[in-house]
Amino acid sequence: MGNVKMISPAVPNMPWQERPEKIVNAPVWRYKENPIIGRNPVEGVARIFNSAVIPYEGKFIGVFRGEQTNGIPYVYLGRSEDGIHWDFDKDKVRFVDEEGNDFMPVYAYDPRLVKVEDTYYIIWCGDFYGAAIGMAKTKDFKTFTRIENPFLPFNRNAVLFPRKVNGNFLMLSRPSDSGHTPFGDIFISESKDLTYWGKHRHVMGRGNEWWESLKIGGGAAPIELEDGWLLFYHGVSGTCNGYVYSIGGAILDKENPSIVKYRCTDFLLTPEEWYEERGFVPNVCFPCATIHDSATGRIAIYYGAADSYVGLAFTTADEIISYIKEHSVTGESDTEIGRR
Ligand code: BMA
Repeated sequence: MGNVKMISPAVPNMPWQERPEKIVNAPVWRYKENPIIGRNPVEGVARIFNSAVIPYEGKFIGVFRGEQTNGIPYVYLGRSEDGIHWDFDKDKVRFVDEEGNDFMPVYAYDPRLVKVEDTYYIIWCGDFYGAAIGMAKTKDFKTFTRIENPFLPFNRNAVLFPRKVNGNFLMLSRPSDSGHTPFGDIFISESKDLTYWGKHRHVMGRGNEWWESLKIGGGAAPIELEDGWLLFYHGVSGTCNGYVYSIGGAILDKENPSIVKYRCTDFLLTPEEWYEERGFVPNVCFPCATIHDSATGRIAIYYGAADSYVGLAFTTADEIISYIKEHSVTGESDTEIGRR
């Protein structure tokens, strides 16, 4: 274990590759055999990308954004022994209401998967009179029960914290419009019961740097550290040739995560490989989950690539925390409370 301690279970069988010797400008390195999920992975599904995974019963399980051959995105369940090779259910996840009756969203995309106490929560973007956040819970990955939509439209990129803070569930989100939103900051909201949300706070504004100057959005569930929360998020720039999605990193205050303690002015990963630069939507690296091992400090980042594939990248808690701190610039727009 390194110096930076992650407050989470040990996951000794997590996927891992050592840092290659010859890389520059990279606190994060890609899995050599990327992408880990290619095109047409399931009958009726053309592409899987922007997906979230979690350790489960000694193996791994995940909720995957499957773009069906009719063009409608939906959530598919996948299982894996090693976190790299995945078997997908042929049928999409069936959501039910509290009475057990079918309650399917019109569509569902960019799912996140977060365990809080003994329950797993799936959070996605769906249709509620426009783009909005949908949510469901499961304990066994057999029954998926919808819970109230947390926020009014329009909103995307909702990410739950993996534990309550000061007795409340916490969720990041990114209010938006219903189209290809050309703006957006990350906010945080609190709830005692996952039904009523409030105490909304601004967390981070889009950055000054070109790579995140248009909009930002939460990515993977924050990783708890001894003295903060490590957040991987996406930052978007609007070039003359369209949007470019890169991965950024920040450290939020442990007791009040609306306070940004450090924010990396440099991207951690930006589209460079063929599977990131070429695809249904070129130039997209979109993080949705990590698997991390507190015993070794290893972190695996799962990200959607070019709206076509799933990629895997690695770092360590020591390396990423030092990199973020060494390259940190926070600004006035980074937090409503807790200005430096
Ligand atoms: C965003 C979301 C993501 C997608 C990205 C790039 O608005 O829809 O699912 O990866 O655009 O197309």
